[in-house]
This record gives sequence, structure tokens and C-alpha cells, in this order.
Amino acid sequence: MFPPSLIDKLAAAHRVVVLTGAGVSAESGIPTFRDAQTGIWSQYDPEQLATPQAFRQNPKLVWEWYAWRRELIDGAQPNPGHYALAEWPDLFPSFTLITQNVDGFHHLAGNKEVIELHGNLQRIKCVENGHVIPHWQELSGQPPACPHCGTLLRPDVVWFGETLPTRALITAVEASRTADVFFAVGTSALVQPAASLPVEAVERGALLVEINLQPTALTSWADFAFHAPSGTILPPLTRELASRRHPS
Ligand code: BJW
Repeated sequence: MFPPSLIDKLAAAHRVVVLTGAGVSAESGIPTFRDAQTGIWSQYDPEQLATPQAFRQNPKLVWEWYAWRRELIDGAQPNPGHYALAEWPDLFPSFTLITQNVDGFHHLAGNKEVIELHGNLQRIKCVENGHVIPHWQELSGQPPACPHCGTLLRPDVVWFGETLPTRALITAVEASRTADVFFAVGTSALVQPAASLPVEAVERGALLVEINLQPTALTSWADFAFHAPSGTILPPLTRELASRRHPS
């Protein structure tokens, strides 16, 4: 199923980096960022909701959108693509998993170290001082107030125009620049700076593999592109790699 030249390269690879996007969670039933949404949310553009301006103008609307997404995630499970990636730390001498997703599914599937570039939906923080609050009481769609400073609480995610967590970004850039093989999985590669990571990797000599339902801006950079659901590509690829690494 997989080109022998890819399997050979992966079997010899020391440093492997995977960047995931919303597509890796699509088979868990979580809508991707740029897909149509359902119900009342179909009338809103996620790019307009994921901004500090939107939260300032209408905190209740943005809070409710995130509460809806949190509920979807709470009712869903990681899928075979996530579980396959949970085996990758055992397959390579060095493995780095970077995600743009805020759903926490890689952790839930078993990856112990995950670089979350865009934060995590299960945490909230206050707008003024960034106090992080792990548990809170849902108040009929209203954002609660910070118990420390009284300012509004918002999801601990990265919105457009905001900077990414510094340590996470530095680690992601360093890993990408030194990767032997870089996988871009289920991302449209439209949002910066995450979209630059695969390009940084290729420019420093990494092999680029794309797994996505459809071609993206990255496809022309890719050495191998699989245009199919990640949940159908990653499990057999993992089995093939495991059998090469640990022949029975
Ligand atoms: C499947 C599948 C299956 C489906 N299997 N595949 C340089 C140039 C131009 C603009 C900028 C720039 N630098 C910064 C910017 C501005 C901005 C930006 O990038 N804008 C672009 C839209 C042009 N970036 C920022 O503002 C970032 N901050 C920053 O850079 O700070 C410094 C700075 C500020 C201002 C100016 C300059 C510098 C912050 C970006 C934060 C992004 N935040 C969001 C929301 C997070 C919280 C939340 O989830 O609500 O992150 S936006 C959204 O997009 C979310 C995602 O993580 C992110 C990426 O989306 P992703 O994952 O790629 O999803 P989709 O839906 O786009 O694609 C899914 C793919 O899966 C598709 O291709 C499908 O085909 C595929 N698929 N099913 C495999 N089963």
C-alpha cells in the first residue's frame, strides 16, 4: 500500500515530526475549522468568532460557541488516526507531535508529550491577567468572572492576532528545523505561523509527507501525498513501520 521508498526512509529516520490540524479529529465527529458547521452555528464564520474583537463585542456569543464545541468534544472519542500516532514515540529515536487542535484528543489517545500551539478548550483564563482556571461553574451561557481579579474568563486558546505560547512555538520550530521527516496531517496549512513549520522543515532538507482528504497549499512541497482520511492511512502505516522496527 505504501511506496517502499517512503517506508525505507521512515525506517532510517531519526527525527520525525507530525503536525496535525482539525482534519485528524474529523473522523471523531468534530467539524473542521473551515467546514460548514451545524445548527445555529452554520450562520457564523469561525474565523469571525475566533478573535479577541468578537469576544469584546459579544462575549456571550463567543462563550456559547466554545461551550457548544466543548460539549461536542466531551461526547466524542479519539479515532484510529489519533491512536495510531500514540504509537509513534516508540517507532523513532526522536518524535515530536505538534497540534493546532484544542480538543486534547492526542493526550486522550495516549501521546504523553504534545505541543499544543493553539491552546486547549478545556481550560479557561481571564482576559486581563491570564489567570488560568481549570474548573468552573457554567452560568447559562455567560462567561464567568475570574475568582482572582473579577475580569471575564475566556477559553485558553489562541485567537487570530494573538501570539502563540512562546515555549511551544520555539520547541515546534526547533523540532521542524531538525526533522528528517515531517508529516502534515489534516491541516489546510492556511494559518500562520503553524503553516510555516512544514516549509521550514523542507527548506532544511526534511522529507515532507502530507495526509489530507484533498490537496492543499502544501501539496506542491510534499514528497508523498495521501489524499484520504487520516484514520484510514495512519493505522496501516503504523503497522508497517512497527513491523520494520520490531520484526516478529
Ligand atoms: C481531513 C479529514 C480527514 C478533513 N483526514 N484530512 C503571515 C501571513 C499572513 C497572515 C499572518 C501571518 N502571520 C500571522 C498572520 C495572521 C494570522 C493568520 O495566519 N491568518 C491567516 C488566515 C492568513 N495568524 C495569527 O493571527 C496567529 N498569531 C500570530 O501569528 O501572532 C503574531 C502576529 C499577529 C498578528 C499579525 C502578525 C503576527 C494566531 C493564529 C491562531 C489560530 N487560531 C485558530 C482558533 C484556535 C481556537 C479554536 O479552535 O477555536 O486555530 S483559527 C483555526 O485555524 C484554528 C486551527 O487550529 C487553525 C488551523 O486550521 P486547520 O487545523 O488547518 O483546520 P482547517 O479546517 O483549515 O483544515 C482542515 C483540513 O483537514 C482540510 O484541509 C481538510 O481537507 C482536511 N480533512 N477531514 C484528513 N478525515
